[in-house]
Amino acid sequence: MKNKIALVTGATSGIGKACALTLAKLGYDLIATGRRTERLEELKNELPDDIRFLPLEFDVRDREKVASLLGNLPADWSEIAVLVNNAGNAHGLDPIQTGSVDDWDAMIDINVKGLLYVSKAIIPGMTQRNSGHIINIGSIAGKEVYPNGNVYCASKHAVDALTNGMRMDLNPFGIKVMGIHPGLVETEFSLVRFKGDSQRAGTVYKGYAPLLAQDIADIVEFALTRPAHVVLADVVVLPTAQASATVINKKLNP
Ligand code: NDP
Ligand code: 8X3
Repeated sequence: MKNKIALVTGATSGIGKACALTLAKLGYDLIATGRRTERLEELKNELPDDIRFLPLEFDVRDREKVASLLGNLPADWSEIAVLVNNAGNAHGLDPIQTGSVDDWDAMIDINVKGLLYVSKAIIPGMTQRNSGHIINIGSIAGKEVYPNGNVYCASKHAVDALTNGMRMDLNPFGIKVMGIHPGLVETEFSLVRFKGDSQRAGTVYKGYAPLLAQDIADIVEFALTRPAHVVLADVVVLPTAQASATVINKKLNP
């Protein structure tokens, strides 16, 4: 993958960070994004010396900043071969009748509109070159709905729909579009969902072996190393202890 460029959004933790490290290991030059600049600096120290690295700090909700930063990349960073649309989170886990409008705004603005803003900036280069690979990180919450998941599930159903729509619209250009839809992955996800309540977040992953961020990065690696004529269109991946969004065997200890 020497001299090919990959862009990963939300590379400061969890799935995005694991994907960034895996892409760098594969030899991609890396553009990594997130809001926490110190985490982007730390990431730099974990990368192999022989790849180029461009950290970009922005909030995916900031439409103008996304357009100006990604629309005006330095010439030697402009030809993005792989886009991993990963940035996102759940905010809250409340019934629809008492949910917070601020949480709803965050999930729709980050998970859906942020993904669109980033894609809007990157896709024209891919269509011009008739090549590219877009990997959207959806969720089991984009395939099923669970109690109190309402708006997060809606945002991930939107990611699923956008992934399928992108694959159709970009089909004439030979661009691969993939959706990965994980079940429970132990990252900072629940810490964010429960607004820093680490005790509550910890209980989500107790009593069974959840997926690890690297499990998702391994799927990205497999997808990217398929021959040109093969696209993994849609992958749902669950911990063995999980049968659906709501069926989790917490007695199946690791
Ligand atoms: P983490 O909380 O560990 O990582 C989330 C990443 O998204 C961080 O790098 C964060 O960076 C970035 N991010 C969040 N909000 C913004 C924003 N407004 N602007 C820019 N970047 C942002 O969670 P995960 O790694 O688990 O989540 C990654 C993706 O995987 C999400 O889309 C999530 O919905 C999805 N997913 C997670 C599952 C899980 O069980 N963990 C299961 C299925 C899907 P920073 O804070 O520095 O901006
Ligand atoms: C994250 C997995 O089940 O918490 O998307 O929605 S879940």
